[in-house]
Amino acid sequence: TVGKPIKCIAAVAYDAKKPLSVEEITVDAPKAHEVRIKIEYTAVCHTDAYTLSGSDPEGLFPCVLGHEGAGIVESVGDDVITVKPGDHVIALYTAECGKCKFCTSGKTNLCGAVRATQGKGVMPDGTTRFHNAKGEDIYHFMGCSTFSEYTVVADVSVVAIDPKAPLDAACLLGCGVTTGFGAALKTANVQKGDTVAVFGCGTVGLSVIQGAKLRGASKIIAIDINNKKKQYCSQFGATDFVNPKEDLAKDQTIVEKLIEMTDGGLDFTFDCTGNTKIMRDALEACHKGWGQSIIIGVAAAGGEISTRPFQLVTGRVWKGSAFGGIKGRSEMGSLIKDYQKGALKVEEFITHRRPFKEINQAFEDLHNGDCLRTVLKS
Ligand code: AHE
Ligand code: ZN
Repeated sequence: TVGKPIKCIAAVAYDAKKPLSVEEITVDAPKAHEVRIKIEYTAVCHTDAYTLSGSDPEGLFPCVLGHEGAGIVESVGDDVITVKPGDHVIALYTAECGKCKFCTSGKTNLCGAVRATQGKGVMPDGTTRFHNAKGEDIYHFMGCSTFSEYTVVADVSVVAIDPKAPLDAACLLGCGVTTGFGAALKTANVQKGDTVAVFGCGTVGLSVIQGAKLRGASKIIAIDINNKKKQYCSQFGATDFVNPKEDLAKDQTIVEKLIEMTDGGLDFTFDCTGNTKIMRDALEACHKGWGQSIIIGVAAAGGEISTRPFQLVTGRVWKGSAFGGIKGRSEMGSLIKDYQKGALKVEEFITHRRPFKEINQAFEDLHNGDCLRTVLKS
């Protein structure tokens, strides 16, 4: 069966650093192994702003950005067996096919099925489902493109969830909350009594904090240069807050401060800033012999990390994770359950709400210190 194209409103990014154009586009019917979703809610993540800024080596224009979105399946192409029209779903920028070398390794949540075409802004068959009124093709983004009333994604890039879970909260599990919570629970596997430091306390950092608290970490040090974050940090479970611009003694570095606060360094540190200098601090604040530092933040194009190899020789470990190490299709259900039983705060991140057409203001909200997430209703 071949569905019909749909005309709907989308926010098109025509060029780096330009505001998004909210306009009518055409969204083609899903082809085989594709799913067309009516996006109900989407939020703006710093990575959307990063790509819009022109810093993303994989950034392509014009495109429909957005990768934190939830909605309802409108139609499916041939051979789609995992979701059906009417299902409530979250779009996944980290697909899970269950069959590739990555998926069957048992070692990673990364999936090889659609990642190559995803990075080129097209569907797995090499074409795009989005076109503007002039008939020009518009690229997809991160396999999701949630900044549109309707989007088309690969069947491996979508997960059905309990329809009782509110979609405005669920959309945040599409990136920020899952990324931080998973980094604490899966990538680091924080244990009771561990000491933890989190650099950068936006949605990702606060979700690391709530994961560490759930595991019973004995000390959770939140680090941010914005004092407005302090109240959020304690709400999500931080035991200490350090503002490196204010709380260091004369000539003291943040690394020295953290080592002093923890009798030699931390069991786990997390970079949620994307700043490569901070990534180094996070590694060097780890305890000798076993401390692990997890990189989550996306660094600017061309950025590189460095430290003295001696830091690793003496037992500190540098690692990273994407989407918190969570396998989107097989593990999202358990995160939704954690949320439903109150073990995972999600709604608490919705500090701002706007209609979809105010999406450009939502990008401005991001840079305003008391915004965690702006959720847009389409
Ligand atoms: N495209 C960039 C890299 C961007 C990046 O690192 N993305 C993160 C997700 S950011 C979510 O807000 C990620 O998980 N990447 C894994 C993946 O497969 O893309 C570049 O440098 O090319
Ligand atoms: Zn994101």
